[in-house]
Amino acid sequence: MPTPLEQWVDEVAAITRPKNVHWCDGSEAENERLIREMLASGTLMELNQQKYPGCYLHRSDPSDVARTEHLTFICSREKEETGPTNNWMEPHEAKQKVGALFSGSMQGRTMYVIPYLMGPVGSPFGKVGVEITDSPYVVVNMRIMTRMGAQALKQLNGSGDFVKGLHSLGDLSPDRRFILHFPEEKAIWSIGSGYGGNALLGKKCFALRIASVQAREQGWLAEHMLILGLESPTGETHYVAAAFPSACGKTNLAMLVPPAAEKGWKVWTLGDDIAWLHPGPDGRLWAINPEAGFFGVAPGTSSKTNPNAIATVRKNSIFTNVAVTEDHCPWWEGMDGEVPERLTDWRGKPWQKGSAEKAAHPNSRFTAPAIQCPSISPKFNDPQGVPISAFIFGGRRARTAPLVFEAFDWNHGVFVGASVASETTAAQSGAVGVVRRDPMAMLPFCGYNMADYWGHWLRMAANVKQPPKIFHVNWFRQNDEGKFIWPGFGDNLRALRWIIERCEGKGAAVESPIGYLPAKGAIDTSGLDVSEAIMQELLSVSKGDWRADADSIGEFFAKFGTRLPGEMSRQREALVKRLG
Ligand code: GTP
Ligand code: SPV
Ligand code: MN
Repeated sequence: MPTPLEQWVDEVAAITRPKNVHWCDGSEAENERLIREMLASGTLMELNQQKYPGCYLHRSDPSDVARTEHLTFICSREKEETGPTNNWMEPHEAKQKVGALFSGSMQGRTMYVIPYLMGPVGSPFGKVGVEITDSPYVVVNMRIMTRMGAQALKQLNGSGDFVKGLHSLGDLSPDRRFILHFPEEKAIWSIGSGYGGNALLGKKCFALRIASVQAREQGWLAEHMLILGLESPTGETHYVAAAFPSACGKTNLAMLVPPAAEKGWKVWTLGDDIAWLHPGPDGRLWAINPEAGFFGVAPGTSSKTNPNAIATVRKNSIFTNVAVTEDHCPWWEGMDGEVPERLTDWRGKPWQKGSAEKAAHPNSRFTAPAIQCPSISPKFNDPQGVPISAFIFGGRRARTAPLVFEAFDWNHGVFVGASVASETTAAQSGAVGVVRRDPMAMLPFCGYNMADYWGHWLRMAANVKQPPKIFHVNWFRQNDEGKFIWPGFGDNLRALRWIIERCEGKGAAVESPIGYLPAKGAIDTSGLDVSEAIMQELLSVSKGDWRADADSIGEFFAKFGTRLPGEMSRQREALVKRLG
């Protein structure tokens, strides 16, 4: 009797008609062979092996450089299940339409079967996925991003309990690109893209869109959150999880190195993008990072902003759409040192210093094993995960949102999360810098109706006796010249410290219409080059701006009609009232 997995692989092969089928075991030898083949075909280029051992460059198709949200669909039977913030396609229609594109799509190519585990080995919260793909680049990335191969098959143990992810490069045309999710069958179909979240199906497609549906069914949370541990000089560690939209600072915060003035503090990294959170028997929420690697934004990463990331990517890493120096090292805007006179840009074209074009694509990224990160937490592989003291929401807001504030309670915190807004970035195709609502940083990643998702968050409090306190931060406040007024990066520790103090029942705060703000002097500014006036501005709340924000939240909520939990309307009305 074939196993459910073998049966599915046969079915897919019959449709896609590959030249041959390869079952990935995740071994070193297999990885080396794939890399050799990709070097020969030009899919990968070798980087300087003295300075970057085991590192390679990939240039994706220039029309395939970011997630394409307008080509991403949730295919629930009922349209209302997906809600107003998701694209919907009826499942039968989707299978007809996109099935036709899969027909023969792997002809002349090898079909790879990638069993992978999301979560630490042996974790009761881990889940198995299998991705079928015709992209060897996807295979080597999945090997870094997940626990791939034999360990996943062992956990699967011949059962049919896995998320089916079918991926083909197709012809890479955006006209024939679709990223489909079938929440009722826990399946994913992706065709026409070889890039990031569109193609590495364990990440956004499974660990967020499908897992958010599983989480609702099973009483837990699947979130677009980093996880970090903050150790105090006395050796106590608090864990926090933070949700910021794409390219808004999760990787940087997760790997934070405290400034020199903040002696004795230490950040431990557990995850930089996704958290799966379960209520524990002790009444707290426990988080695991389902991923095993980082798919991080390259531009802006330097030994000043994120030294731990720089150290992490020095070996065994894949760089996608970065520029290269004359001695074959990866390069991007914001990197250390002088801008080189000459580079090869992300498209492979010669580039000269002073050129108006960026040398690296703004969404160029590195794929690197998490265990190479110098600040990786000793609990990274802990099957139980870590208990969360605080949730932090945030986004890029040039104005309105202060540096940090605390929600009054759980329900207010859910409202704060639901009303997150942020300026768009290069992480998704389309205009950059446009403010949009991005609830819980999950706008592109929630696999069902967002109104029901807020309802699920509200209900979670019943299963968690000691829920995390909820905060909101904004590292991106600007002055009239468009310059950031907060130094950010390592200095974000100062806001983290206040957050932890609040969790411990300490930390001075003042009540404001939007929540508790740090009292004057409650944020440690020792050794910080920020004037008192700027600090005041950073912590200021303009009633006019917030009234406008409350209106815009109201317009956003109205899209959900009667499905919006009443508590969300009540929270908004209470905010309006407090603003006077
Ligand atoms: P995804 O991987 O897309 O989910 O992104 P992310 O949230 O992990 O974002 P990341 O940490 O990679 O940061 C994205 C960009 O924001 C990078 O260019 C960073 O240099 C920049 N950035 C991160 N933190 C800060 C900060 O505190 N201040 C400022 N000004 N920029 C920051
Ligand atoms: C994001 O866009 O939030 C990412 C990168 O983390 S991708 O995997 O491409 O979605
Ligand atoms: Mn992300």
